[in-house]
This record gives sequence, structure tokens and C-alpha cells, in this order.
Amino acid sequence: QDRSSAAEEPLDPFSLVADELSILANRLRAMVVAEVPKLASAAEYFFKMGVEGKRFRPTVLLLMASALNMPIPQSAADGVFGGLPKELRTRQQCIAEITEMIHVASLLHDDVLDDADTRRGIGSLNSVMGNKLSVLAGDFLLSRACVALASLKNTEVVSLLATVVEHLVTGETMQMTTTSEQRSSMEYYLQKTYYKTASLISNSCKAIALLAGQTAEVSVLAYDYGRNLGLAYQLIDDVLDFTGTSASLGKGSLSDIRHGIVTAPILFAMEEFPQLHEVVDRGFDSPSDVDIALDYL
Ligand code: GRG
Repeated sequence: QDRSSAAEEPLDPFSLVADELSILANRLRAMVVAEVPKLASAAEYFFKMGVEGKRFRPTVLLLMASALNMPIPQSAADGVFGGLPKELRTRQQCIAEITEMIHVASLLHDDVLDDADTRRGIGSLNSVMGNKLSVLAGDFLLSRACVALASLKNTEVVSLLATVVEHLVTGETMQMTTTSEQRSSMEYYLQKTYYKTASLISNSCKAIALLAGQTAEVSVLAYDYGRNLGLAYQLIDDVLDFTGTSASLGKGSLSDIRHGIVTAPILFAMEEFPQLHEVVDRGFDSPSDVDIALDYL
């Protein structure tokens, strides 16, 4: 009877790591303190209570750590869950913090590149403090992430997460420089999406497995899991750009298409309606092109 009522309760993954997420929030606030007041207020902007975002990446990483850590009983009295290596968990929490700092740095730079007005339901940092401070705050967060990464003293993990930054920059550049042929290619979309969204999640999942002392085989499985999850996350994000509201998105809807970005729903619609190729080739360069595309979705 207990089991059937438990099965009906929807499982909230965030609640499983709620305590650790609140520790992470406090640690991040302490880690992003800067010496110069203007930089300090810019760097802490998206770490303040209420504007921390969904914390999707740290949640996934903490759950993955729970799944992969081997409980090491120190004595018979510890039972199966006793003696969990505390230091190991702290190092994995550090990966969750580094991942979130890299993510927020990328959001700050992205909003400058897109000239975005809003993010997480408030004014984007560039709209409140200007482009220059937003870029510097993003650089500052990356530096703090590097210092935290170095403290782990694991060259493979350093290399994984440093490469992610290159991937973020590569994905963004691919998006900015798309030719009309690339714009209608699903292969190009998936490669760009791996770089922009999935690489951070997959490589940080792999880092969690490596720190847990898992085999190379398991760390590849952790990577694959993160890659697929990251791609799925971006596909849902693409759909929400069409179906969400300003309140649910924390920013205006239809922002991708208005920036001429071809996302998954458009690519799928193009397969069914070849007429869409023409507006996609033009890069949705007029508001009427946006309306034409919306009619087919
Ligand atoms: C400086 C690291 C760095 C990168 C520069 C601008 C850029 C290169 C990359 C942009 C990468 C980017 C913004 C990808 C989009 C990923 C994505 C799905 C963002 C939204 O994630 P959510 O919904 O956001 O998890 P919250 O606000 O909940 O954290």
C-alpha cells in the first residue's frame, strides 16, 4: 500500500538535493565577491536571492554525484550508507559551483551580444549597468571558476571544463555566422547546440564521475547522459520560445526567431512545409517573415 501511494506522488528531483542547493547558493554568493564596488554589484547580480534561475545544472550534477558515489562503510555499524567520503562530496559540490559560474558568465556575455533587455524576470545586467560592466563581470566569474577548478588539483577535470568555455564560444560564433545553407541543416543545429548548451552539462557530468573514482567506461556513460540531457533541454527551451509567456520565460517570447535564429521547431516544420525555406533563407529579415513562419508552426 505504501509503495502504491509513493508511486502516485510525483518525484521532485530538486527536493532530493534541496539542502545542498541552499549551501551552494550561499557558497556562490561568497565566491563572487569582488574588491571594487561596481564590479562587486555586477558580479553578484544573478546570485542574489530570487534571481538565481532554475539551478538545473547544479541539480543534475548533485543527483549524479548521489548516484555514482560508492558508499564506503567504515565499520559494520555504518550500514550500507555509512562512511560516505565527505571530502569527495565537497569536491563534487565544487564542480556544481564552477558549472553555475561558467553558465552565468555565458548568460552575461550572451545578453550583451543579443542586446537583451530582460533575463530571469528582471532587467538584464547590460540594460542595468551597461555592456562594459557586463563583459567584465562575466570575465570575473570565469576567473573565479578557474581558481575553484585549480583547487581540485585534477588536470583531467581542469581540461574538461576549460574546453567547455571554448565550446560555448564556438557555439555562439556558429550561431552568429550561419550561412543560409547551414541555417536549414539539422546536423549544423545539433552541432551548435552541443557546443552552446550540452557541452557544459555533459563534461561536468563526466567530471563528477571522474571525481567519484569511476571507471573510464562509466565516465563516458555519464558524459553521454549529460549530452543527451543537454540536447533535450535546449529542444524544450526552443519550444518554450514559441509557447511561453514573458512571465514564465523571464524574458520576451519569440526572441530566437526575431534574432533570425533557426531553432528545432522551425527545422521540423521545414520538413513538412518546404515553402518555409524561402523565409528561413532570408533569415526572417522582416516582421512579416516572422508571421509567415509562425503560421506554419
Ligand atoms: C564567456 C563562458 C563565456 C561564453 C561566451 C555568449 C557565449 C559565449 C555563449 C552563450 C551560451 C548560451 C547563453 C547558451 C544558452 C544555454 C541556455 C539553454 C541557457 C538558458 O539556461 P537556463 O534556462 O537558465 O537553465 P537559468 O536562468 O534558469 O539559469
